[in-house]
Amino acid sequence: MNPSPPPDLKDKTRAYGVASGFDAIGFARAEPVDPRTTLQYQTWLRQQHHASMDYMANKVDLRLNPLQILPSAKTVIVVLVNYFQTVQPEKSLRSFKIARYAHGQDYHRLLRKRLRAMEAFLKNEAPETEVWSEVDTGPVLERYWAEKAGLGWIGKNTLLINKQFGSWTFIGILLTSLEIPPDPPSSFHCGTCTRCLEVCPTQALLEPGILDSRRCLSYWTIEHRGAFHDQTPPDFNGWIFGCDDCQEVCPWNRHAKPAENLTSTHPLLGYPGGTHSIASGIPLSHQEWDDQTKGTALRRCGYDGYLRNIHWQR
Ligand code: B12
Ligand code: SF4
Repeated sequence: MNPSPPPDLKDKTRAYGVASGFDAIGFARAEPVDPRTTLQYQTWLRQQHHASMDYMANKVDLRLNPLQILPSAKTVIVVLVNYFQTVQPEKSLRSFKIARYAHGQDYHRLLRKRLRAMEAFLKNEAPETEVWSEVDTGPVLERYWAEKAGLGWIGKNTLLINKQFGSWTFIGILLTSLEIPPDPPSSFHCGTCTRCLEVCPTQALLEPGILDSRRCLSYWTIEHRGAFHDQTPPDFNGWIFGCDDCQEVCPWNRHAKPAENLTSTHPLLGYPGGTHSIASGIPLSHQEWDDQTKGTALRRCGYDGYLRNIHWQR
């Protein structure tokens, strides 16, 4: 049985979320993903657009239906954290480029901690409630739910674009058995602009909203495992971890405001392009790499991946 929530729970949850470090919070009804999106996702997989990311082809039933994750779910709560920094990665770190999202403390831990606190808050408000939350790694179409919850639209670069923060946001998801009135979904505001498609150095954006990971530099530098023996990745265009080209050109990112809810200092910026910076042209020793990447998302590609990416620069 689902508990009936206190009448002002939506306002209280939003206020709690803002106070605990989320920049935006939206609510959507928990239900299976719509048929159009289901078809788009299945097509994306069938066309091998997930490259070697096998986890994208696993748990598809769950990804297309949050009720398979939490059968009692009534509401999807979506949270955003703005991570924009005014420092230009290219200028501060000179030789090699590292995507903006990876400059600070690993966002997975940060958001997870805040979501756990929100779970506790909901349980305190309505003790019978069931909750489940995740950031990035769960079988959830996060941008779809963010759009449904009115936090922005899926842009032509496939990222969630929020009118206030642009696309420089992390997304987190919380499912709850509480029935909280949904927000109206967002509408599409890319208009006729196609800058992201044009700037992509590898033409990974095949059509508006469709990304082929087999071409995307973010995939090659972060997600691809092992050496590049039998594959030939595209030119990395100076990127050694991730790629932001399709975001830097987006007009909705022009007025992005610096992040206020990231408590970490930015470890990478402590190494301003010197010979011992991770972004310098000189490979770091394993120990140096370990010191400089501690607590950041940069560890995802591992030391071997980092060396591999540096050596792939032309
Ligand atoms: C797999 C993955 C990747 C892959 C594949 C990216 C992709 N576009 O799918 C790779 C490794 C390439 C990647 C790269 C990046 N990622 Co990533 N990634 C994910 C992950 C784990 C799953 C995404 C997914 O479901 N892809 C499958 C596709 C089919 O899903 P989709 O794009 O949402 O599909 C919709 C659209 O394509 C649309 N659609 C399909 N056909 C059509 C046709 C038309 C005409 C239209 C309009 C729409 C449309 O419908 C689909 C269903 O909703 C999510 C976290 C999560 N659990 O959701 C993070 C996530 C998307 N990544 C994130 C980030 C930050 C990045 C990078 C910016 C990192 C970087 N700087 O290098 C890049 C951006 C590259 C890019 N342009 O997408 C953030 C995005 C935040 C935001 N504001 O949008 C997420 C949400 C993680 C997080 N929790 O914050 N990522
Ligand atoms: S992240 Fe870079 S390579 Fe990937 S789609 Fe965007 S511009 Fe293209």
